Amino acid sequence: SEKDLEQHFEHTIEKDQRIEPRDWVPEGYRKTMIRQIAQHAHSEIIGMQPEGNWITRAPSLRRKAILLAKVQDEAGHGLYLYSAAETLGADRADLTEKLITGRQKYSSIFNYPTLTFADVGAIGWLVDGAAICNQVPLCRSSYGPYARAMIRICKEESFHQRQAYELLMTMMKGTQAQRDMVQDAVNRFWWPSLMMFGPPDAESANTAQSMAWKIKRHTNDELRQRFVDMTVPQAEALGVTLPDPDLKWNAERGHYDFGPVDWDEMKQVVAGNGPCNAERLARRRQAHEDGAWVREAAAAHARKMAEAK
Ligand code: FAQ
Repeated sequence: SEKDLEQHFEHTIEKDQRIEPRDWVPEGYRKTMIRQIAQHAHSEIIGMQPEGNWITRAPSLRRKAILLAKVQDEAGHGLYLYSAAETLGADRADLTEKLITGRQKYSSIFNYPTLTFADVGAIGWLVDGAAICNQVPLCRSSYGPYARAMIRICKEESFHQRQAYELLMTMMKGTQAQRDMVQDAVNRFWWPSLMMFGPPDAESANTAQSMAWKIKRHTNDELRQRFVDMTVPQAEALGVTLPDPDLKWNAERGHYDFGPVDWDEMKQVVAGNGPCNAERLARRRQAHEDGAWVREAAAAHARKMAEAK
């Protein structure tokens, strides 16, 4: 009966075991899981654009090879995550349609422009750094296919973060102009990186339920604080300043205090009014249209193979 199924679900969550595709789940669980996985997948796919912008202009063959590998990894993460969403009954074509018509979200961070090559470093260091901070606990998320996807994704994100830190370190050892470029990139990406963790807990509509279902293991504010604590010493080692006059070690709390995030800016970007929202979606829409013949050919091939059987 429905009651037994519900009890089985509750027990699985309680015992910290994984929910698998064949298990019964409450409709709310399915909906929020598809929502989070789809947004995450869309972010990986749209997230190829800002850095992809620099592939043809990378300063050396080595930097180009690394950047190509990183951007390809993001494509892989996106496809992997769409597959995870499919195990919950979502349809990939439908999710893509929702993305390109603006009915599903993707991370605010990818709506900022990449003005110099130092931005490739700032994104890998700060954006992948924030992603790792947010995603490592998701390796213990209650939905099995999502949790397992996170393990591989986090390993690749770690490589992304390391290559970026090395890139920035190299630039910091270069000319004054290169150091200025790094500082400028960090100034522009610091605050948007803090917004990646979502709205403050008091305004987070989904956190309480997602924590109860063990989809999320920490709140948005907890992870944001963890990211700040982790990043400040890295900035010191690099020799850059973070653009926050209120950033200060608080011995009593055992954490860094930091200034207020501009939540109005975040709301604007999430609502579609960030500096690059229109450009990112237009590009994605165009790529989808350009790929129509591939989808048609694949479908025709599958049909022929089925008929031959
Ligand atoms: N941007 O109630 P909450 C990457 C939405 S990393 C846009 O707190 P929740 C790697 C939120 O969806 C980036 N929207 O929501 C990479 C919700 O909207 P809804 C992707 C945001 O789910 C690196 C509403 O606001 N990572 O791609 C944002 O409990 C470099 C209320 O928020 C993930 O997706 C935002 N920043 O917590 C790729 C990680 N924040 O659906 C390329 C998995 C919140 O109710 C290059 N996701 N919203 O209409 C999560 O951990 C969670 O979904 C949160 C949000 C923490 C993002």
